Amino acid sequence: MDKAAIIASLKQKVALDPEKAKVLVVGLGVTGLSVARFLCELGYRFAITDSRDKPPFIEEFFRQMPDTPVFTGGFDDGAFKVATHLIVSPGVSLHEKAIIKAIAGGVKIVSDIDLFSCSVHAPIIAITGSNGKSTVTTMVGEMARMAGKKVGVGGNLGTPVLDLLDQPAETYVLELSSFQLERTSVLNAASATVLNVTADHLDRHADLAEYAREKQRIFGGDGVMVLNADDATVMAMQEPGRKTFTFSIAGKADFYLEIRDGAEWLMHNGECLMSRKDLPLVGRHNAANALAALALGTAVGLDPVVMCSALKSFKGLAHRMQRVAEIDGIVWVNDSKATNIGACIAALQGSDGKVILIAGGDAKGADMKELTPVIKEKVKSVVLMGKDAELIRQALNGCVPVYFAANMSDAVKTAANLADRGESVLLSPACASLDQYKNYQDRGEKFTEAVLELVA
Ligand code: UMA
Ligand code: ADP
Repeated sequence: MDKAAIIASLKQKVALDPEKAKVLVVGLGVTGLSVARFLCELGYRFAITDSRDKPPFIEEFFRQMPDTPVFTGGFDDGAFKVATHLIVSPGVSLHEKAIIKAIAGGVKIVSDIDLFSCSVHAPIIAITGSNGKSTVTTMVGEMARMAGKKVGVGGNLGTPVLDLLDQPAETYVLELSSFQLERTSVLNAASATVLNVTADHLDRHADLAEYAREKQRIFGGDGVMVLNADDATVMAMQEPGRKTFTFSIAGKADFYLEIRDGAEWLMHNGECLMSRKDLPLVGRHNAANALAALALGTAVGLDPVVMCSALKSFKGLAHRMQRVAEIDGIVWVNDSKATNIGACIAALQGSDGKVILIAGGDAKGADMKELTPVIKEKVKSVVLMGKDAELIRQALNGCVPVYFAANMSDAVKTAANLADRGESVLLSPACASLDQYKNYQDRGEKFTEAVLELVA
């Protein structure tokens, strides 16, 4: 779309008139920087604010947009007072005092996803859920690429959506978090899914019901809904009269699993698509992810044969059930991306033999008791670390032996002493990493380094 068409669409859909709007961009991380570049390009007047003294992208911002007003080291009342629109980065809570006050005063909240939706005609495939978002987003991106389409893949996965506009694309595949969705109102995806809903981010959302409602916003508009038939919370989002595909790993749905001649198949309405053994990713949850990706791709007309060959060559993303080493008959697995209970449960259910589990970090307000049944079934002992280690020990209530570790190297050494041949050591923390690490990647890398030191 050209600039005039984008501005017309922004005026009509989010009341962003360049003549009248005074925009405040809240948060100067990758999202804030991408929003600032977008607004600058279109000639909007804006300022930017960040509560940190020295936000991560401040120098880059000054270099690129030296004349834009910047307020750091707190949320400045004056800056919020003059704003007509706030574009709030996902990491900033809408419950911030300054934001609550601004909303009460009639300021409009717009997200980078809204700005993006106003700027493209190409179909958008949108993916959310508590777990599996990045995996499914990457799968669908590969499917579209193999089908010969120019495709833009981004969102919560890493590249802010507005940065995708730099390259022309025929299809966009977006991973969207509950934080991005809660402030988005004009998304109209051609196909969209909520993969699953389990407890996460309860430090930011009032309760599970509110968290689910934010995720449901991905179905704004009239595109195809892709729903997980095994998840009652997701199925409750169904809208009468709307085109829907369901997927299931437990029973019948539009996309499902079936045993034929002793082999398990990924199926679509009675037709065999591919054998499950040709899926390189381990764990039943990854069969669910593949079925969801097939449903999303089918909804936008991708060829099933091409989609299956993309799945056959997809080896998975780093830090998700990634096999690091096998040492003296013990397999070491890095699942550092398991930042909530649901992911840790899926990891344990997909593990063979007894497991030494390394877990802990910031539990984000989740009830760790939910881990107890699967830990009783699969885990020999647990090594706990991080901010909420003691809280997790209490929640497990002595169901298996628990050990504490001060850091990753210590955790790996402790696990090595506990594990026997035929067992595995799994880092699947069920918690965020930020209390001890830069991010989940950093945590996974520290784990891998410590395991490789054992070999040395
Ligand atoms: N900030 C404040 N005050 C606050 C909180 C944050 O001023 O109270 C500032 C920070 O100083 C920072 C800025 O806000 O400078 C940007 O913050 P951000 O946290 O929104 O981060 P971005 O760099 O814009 O990255 C965001 C997503 N981050 C979060 O949702 C926390 C990235 O997801 C996403 O990849 C990126 O946009 C592009 O879309 C990361 C993430 O952790 C990977 N997501 C969560 C998850 O997956 O669980 C939801
Ligand atoms: P997200 O982007 O939603 O965090 P990822 O694909 O990055 O999802 O996977 C995050 C974690 O969740 C990993 O530990 C992975 O093993 C686990 N996981 C992936 N898909 C599912 C699923 N469908 N159900 C439960 N856990 C899953």
